[in-house]
Amino acid sequence: MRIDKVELRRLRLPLVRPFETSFARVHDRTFLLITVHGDGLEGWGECVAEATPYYSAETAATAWHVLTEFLVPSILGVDLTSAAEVWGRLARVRGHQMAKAALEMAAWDLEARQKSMPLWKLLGGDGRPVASGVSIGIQPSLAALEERVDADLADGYRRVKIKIKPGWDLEPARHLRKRHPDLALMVDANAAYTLDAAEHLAGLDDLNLMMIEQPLEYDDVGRHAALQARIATPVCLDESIHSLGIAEDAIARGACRIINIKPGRLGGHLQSKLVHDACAAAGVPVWHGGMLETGIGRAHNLHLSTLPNFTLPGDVAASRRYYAPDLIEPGIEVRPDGTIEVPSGTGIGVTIDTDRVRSATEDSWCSA
Ligand code: OSB
Ligand code: MG
Repeated sequence: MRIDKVELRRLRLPLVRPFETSFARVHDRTFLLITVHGDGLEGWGECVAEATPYYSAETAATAWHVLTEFLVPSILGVDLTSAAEVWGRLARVRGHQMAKAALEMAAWDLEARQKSMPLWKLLGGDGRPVASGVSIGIQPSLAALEERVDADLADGYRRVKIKIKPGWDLEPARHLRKRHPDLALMVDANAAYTLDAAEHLAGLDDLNLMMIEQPLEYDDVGRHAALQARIATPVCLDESIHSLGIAEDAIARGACRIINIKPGRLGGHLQSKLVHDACAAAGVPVWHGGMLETGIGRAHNLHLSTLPNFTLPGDVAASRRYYAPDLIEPGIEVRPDGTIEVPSGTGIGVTIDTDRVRSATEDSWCSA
């Protein structure tokens, strides 16, 4: 495999509805699309870095810089035996996982297309339908939260995650648990608490939550271990898990009982597979997180989600919860049983609407 041309685009799309986390409220999404060309075929990847450095240190602008100046030049025209070699070629650059992931994932799509196989097969998955949940942002009222949950349950979703922050935590969780005694329910704090809140967070313990996601600082594994020792609700790490080594440390130190895998945060499909395998060996279940992706990133996520240790429902929901229209046609849909079918066909298996890509593009770059 040889990549002889790379195109980069920066796009902005309005969200179907605003999305609020403990760190920001957003109305639209800025992201990069990357296209790799080789042997007359294309592979596509989506860079999940946001316009702002709040979820992670990376932004769409840092990813653009690192991709154009360092990452793309290090793989252009190089003979590769497979996409699994891309990560190693990029290793000289420290960090910048989201920038690396976009390029690496595009290379996996290209390799799968060259081999005329669906991406899930190349990744070692089984292509089974993926159990999907929803991530519901912070709402202005309990009534608004109820309305959102009811709409998502009516669409078929079988697992609900709500975003929490100090002042919006125990009350919405208790409220939902009372209305839905058997719902698979979880909360995500996006690093909004300190260890001082341990006793307060233990107030969630009698709600039978699946997990609490990333309660403490993004880079603090040690205090998550201290917190997990003091609360019964399983801790799941998201922001903290940006490498295989950190995942292994977090598990060994008892900092979490579940791990959220996002290929953008880990540097691509290969690193995600390695973390998936390490979790499986340690008996730690994983699920696939989401970053408000368009159908292109969403399709990558679905293929990866069919590896065997993805045993918990993911945040990979239907296109129409995010963008109307999406960049792919048809969009990704959830079925009445709450599962999503993996797109069939070669590579990521979706059809990209190039007119929509063009009209949402704010800037573009080509390697030559
Ligand atoms: O913490 O999982 C998160 C979105 C953007 C950044 C971080 C997160 C999220 C979500 C939404 O929870 C997941 C999705 O629906 O794509
Ligand atoms: Mg999260």
